[in-house]
Amino acid sequence: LRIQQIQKSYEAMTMARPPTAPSTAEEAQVRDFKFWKTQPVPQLGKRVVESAEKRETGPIEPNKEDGEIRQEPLNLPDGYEWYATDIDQPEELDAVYDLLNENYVEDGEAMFRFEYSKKFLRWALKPPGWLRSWHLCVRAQESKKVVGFISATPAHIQVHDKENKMVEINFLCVHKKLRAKRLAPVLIKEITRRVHLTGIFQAAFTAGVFLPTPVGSCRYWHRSLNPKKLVDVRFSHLPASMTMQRMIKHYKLPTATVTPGLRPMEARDVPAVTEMLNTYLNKFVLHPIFTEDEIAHWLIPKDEVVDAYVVEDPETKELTDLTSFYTLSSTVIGHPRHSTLKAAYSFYHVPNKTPLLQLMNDALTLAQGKKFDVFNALDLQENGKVLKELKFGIGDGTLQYYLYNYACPTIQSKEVGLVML
Ligand code: MYA
Repeated sequence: LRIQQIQKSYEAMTMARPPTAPSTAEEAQVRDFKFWKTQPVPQLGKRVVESAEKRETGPIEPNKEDGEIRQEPLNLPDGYEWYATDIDQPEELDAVYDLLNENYVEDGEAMFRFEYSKKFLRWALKPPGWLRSWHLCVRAQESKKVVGFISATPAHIQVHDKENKMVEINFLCVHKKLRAKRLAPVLIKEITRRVHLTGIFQAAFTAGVFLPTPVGSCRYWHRSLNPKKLVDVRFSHLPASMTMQRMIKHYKLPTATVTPGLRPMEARDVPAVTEMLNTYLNKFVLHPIFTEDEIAHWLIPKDEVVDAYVVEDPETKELTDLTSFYTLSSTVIGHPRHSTLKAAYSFYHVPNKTPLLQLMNDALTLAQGKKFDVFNALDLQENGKVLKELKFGIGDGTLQYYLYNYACPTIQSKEVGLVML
């Protein structure tokens, strides 16, 4: 979660990631992966297919028959119970929020921790087709305190030329006091069982850690919007060769967007945006396929959760382009003056008529207007072509992409079209 401006250049930034499991392929070589080696994932060093000639893409193990799926939940240690939470109940949402707010992903030096807002969690956990049984908590039996969580949400994901019904797994979290007790594998196996019961046998997920075996790896890039605060909270450094005044000038953005016809997306835009985004995403090797309901859910703007803008041709009134970002703050741990870092994360863009550079610069301009401190983006889709010019600095964190029970040739970051929250 952290960027540092290193060396002399304010464009070389690093971003650390939590050390809960190996973070690099090298570290992973010496790990046993007691759990992961039992799972239907490409095992390390044995990625099934690497060559273009052998483009085998598909499940590692066949779908399970009804009788093969365990009907009862997995056993938990004494004193703990499973609970499918009802996040429409404020106090139940509070319990998941509190767990994540205090125990979710931190940077390696414990300076920043993701703070997914309650509104964001409701959005992220309830896309069309969501199931309560996939909002899975481990609770202490007596106190009912939530000490573990994992979620699944349905998605159609295309990998190479195959479309697959999958789930996206997210928000795996174990309370700090219960770490390293092998609770994570139990949460993963129980959500797998619950997903299997609905006839889905594949999943996609991302993590900062290196596990067997990523299908692709993306790098984080960071664009300072509020350089003074970023330096204050040590998200970035002021290089010796630079004054704060110069740094502020360097990152200065226009006060207004430049693309004619750029306006916030509305409900009436859903059919055109669905068509436009699905067509564009088809260029990539790994990407979601959205229904109109899903586009309405994921992209109609929600204050402090997601912002999306379309470009409407002033003459024809046709929609030509899309740009979007979501809001994910981080807690600044133990800082005397600042308690949160407000970050915008690049979401989906469609640069049809408007060049991506201009679309993203407008997104940065809008994010600055909304008082974000930093704009983060992965080098996926076509982002890699414009990040440097837009004054993003590269992070040192890698976000690994994984598929569960699916093998395919490795995918480069610029071939990734899937953005996960
Ligand atoms: S990524 C975000 C993950 N969350 C955090 O980083 C929050 C802070 N950390 C924690 O809460 C804990 O450290 C966690 C591990 C819960 C991460 N993904 O219980 P343990 C393996 C998968 O003793 P703990 C996200 O949400 C580790 O290699 N596995 O460890 C996507 C070891 O296995 P092995 C991970 O530290 C999640 C085992 O867990 C991860 O107390 C996708 C140790 O367990 C990780 N991020 O708890 C989940 N980190 O022995 C998979 C560690 O083999 C979904 N481990 O080395 C798979 C698809 C399921 C659905 C399928 C449907 C068909």
